[in-house]
Amino acid sequence: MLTLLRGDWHCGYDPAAVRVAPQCTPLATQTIHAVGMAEALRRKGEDAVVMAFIGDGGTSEGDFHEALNYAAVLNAPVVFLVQNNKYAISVPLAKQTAAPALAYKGIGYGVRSEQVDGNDLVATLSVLMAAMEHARTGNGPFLVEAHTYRMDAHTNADDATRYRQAEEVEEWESADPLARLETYLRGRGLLEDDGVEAAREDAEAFAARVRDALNADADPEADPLEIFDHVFADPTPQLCEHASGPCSRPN
Ligand SMILES: Cc1ncc(C[n+]2csc(CCOP(=O)(O)OP(=O)(O)O)c2C)c(N)n1
Ligand SMILES: [Mg+2]
Repeated sequence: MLTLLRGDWHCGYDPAAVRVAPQCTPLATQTIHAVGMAEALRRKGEDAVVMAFIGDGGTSEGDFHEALNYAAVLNAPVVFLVQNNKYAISVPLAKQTAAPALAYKGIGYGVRSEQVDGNDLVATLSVLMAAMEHARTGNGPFLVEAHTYRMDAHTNADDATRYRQAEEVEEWESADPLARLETYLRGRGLLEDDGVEAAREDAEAFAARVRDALNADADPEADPLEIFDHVFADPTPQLCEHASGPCSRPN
C-alpha cells in the first residue's frame, strides 16, 4: 500500500488477488464502486460482502448519498463503515452536518444503521460482525458509524493547533483504544506483562520489516505521460499535439 504513497501510480499490489481495491483520492467515490462490486459479486453467485470505508467529511459528498440510495434499492451486500473522527481536515463535525448523527444519513435511505464507540475494539468488532452477517444473509446494506477522534493533524502540511484546543485532544487521549483494550484484557486475565512486551516487540519488528522493504525498493521512475496510455484506447488529437514522440492516432 505504501508503494502508491511514494509517488508510483501503480497501486503496488494485485487488487483482485487480495480483494482490496486501490486507494482512490476523490472522496466517497469508493462507496459507489462498493455498491457496484457488491451487485456484481451477487450476480456471480458469490456470498461476499463488500466493505466501504469513509470519513465524516466524506459523508457530505453526493456520491455517498447516491451509494446509500442505490445500495438500499438493490438490497446490495455492502457494509459502510463511517469513521467519524470529528474532523475533515480543519472542518469540525458541527460545521459539516446538522444531522443528529451520521448514522441518520443511512436511515434516511432505508439502510440499517448503528452507532458504535469506535475506540472500543471489542464493541466495534461485534457490531461489524453483525453488520456483515446482516448483509451476507440477504438483508441488504448496513451502515456503522464508529465514533473516534483524529489525534494528530490531517497531514504533515496541516497545523491542527490553528483550529482546535489542546484540552480537546487531551480528553481523547484518555480514550486511547489500545490502552483500553490492554486494560480490558488484563482485567479478564487474558493478558499479562510478558504478553504486552511480546506484542510490542512484534509490532516493532513488523514496522522495521516494512521500512527495510521500502528502502530496498528503488524509487519509482514514473513517466507522467504514461497515465494517458490507459485512459484512451486511441490518443486524442490534443494528446498527440503534446506528444514528444510519434503518436499512434488513427486517421
Ligand atoms: C472530492 C474531493 N473533494 C475534496 C478532497 C480534499 N480532501 C482530502 S481529505 C479531505 C477531508 C476528508 O475528511 P474526512 O472524510 O472526515 O476523512 P478523514 O481525513 O478524517 O479520514 C478533503 C476535503 C478530495 N480528496 N476529494
Ligand atoms: Mg474525519
